[in-house]
Amino acid sequence: MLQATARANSPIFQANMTLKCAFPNGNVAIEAFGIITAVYIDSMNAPYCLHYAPDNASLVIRLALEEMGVPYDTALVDRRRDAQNSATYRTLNPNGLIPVLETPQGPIFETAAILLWLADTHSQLAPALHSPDRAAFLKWLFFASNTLHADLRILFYADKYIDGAQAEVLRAGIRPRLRQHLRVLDAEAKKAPGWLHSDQPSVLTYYLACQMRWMALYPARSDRSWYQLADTPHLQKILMLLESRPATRAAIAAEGLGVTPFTSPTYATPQEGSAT
Ligand SMILES: N[C@@H](CCC(=O)N[C@@H](CS)C(=O)NCC(=O)O)C(=O)O
Repeated sequence: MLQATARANSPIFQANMTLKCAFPNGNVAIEAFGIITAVYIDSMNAPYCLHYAPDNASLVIRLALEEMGVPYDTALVDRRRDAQNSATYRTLNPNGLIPVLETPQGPIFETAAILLWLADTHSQLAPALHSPDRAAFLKWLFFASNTLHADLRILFYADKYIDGAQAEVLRAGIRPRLRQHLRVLDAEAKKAPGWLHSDQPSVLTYYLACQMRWMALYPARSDRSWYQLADTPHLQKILMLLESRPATRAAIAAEGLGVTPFTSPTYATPQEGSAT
């Protein structure tokens, strides 16, 4: 067996991004040009690896990383093959959910946990620990995660929560809750705190923008008329700002999100992987 050391950004890895990040740093065996080779993966140049599927919750993390200007690698989680439930992926997230961000401190799952960790680690896109805005930011970040996102999951994956025949009934019950969540968030946005403002992005504004995108699009074969962006004008202004950011353009290119991914979204047409 050959021994080699390769940097994460070397051509051999550029040729197979999925393989590169499917393993943590260390010795792995790869097949290249028909030869099984032992390689030491050294990803010092990109300290993070984002396990993603197009237009999944990993999009929020991609946007935050792009906005922070932090280098990262990506590993596609192939949802068509249910890769999020593979034994390998479950070593990163035993819950089988996307995203996972591999970091020097180990893999992190849960979107809000990753966002908070990145914001604190890089001192960007959120009020700092001793800022007078910190408490308010935290309570709304947690609301976005454990209430809004949790309710959205019920809308998107109703048949994981109830017998399939009852799924539409459950969806009908959850929509008024989602509308109420949007109302309170819009009222907060009207006060224009720095972390929910139409002049500057934050990890929370990217998180909300993605969730609002998904409300407009999913589930594809279910009523979506209940969601109207114009009902939340203060959030709408924030979404418009985010669409003008280079970070959003980078995510559009990477995941095939269309030109107005937040204010007038269309279904993703990714070059690689499935958006479902
Ligand atoms: N609470 C999780 C939710 C993540 C989540 O719902 N991920 C979806 C993709 S957007 C997923 O992995 N779905 C696959 C499944 O439920 O089997 C988080 O905040 O990260």
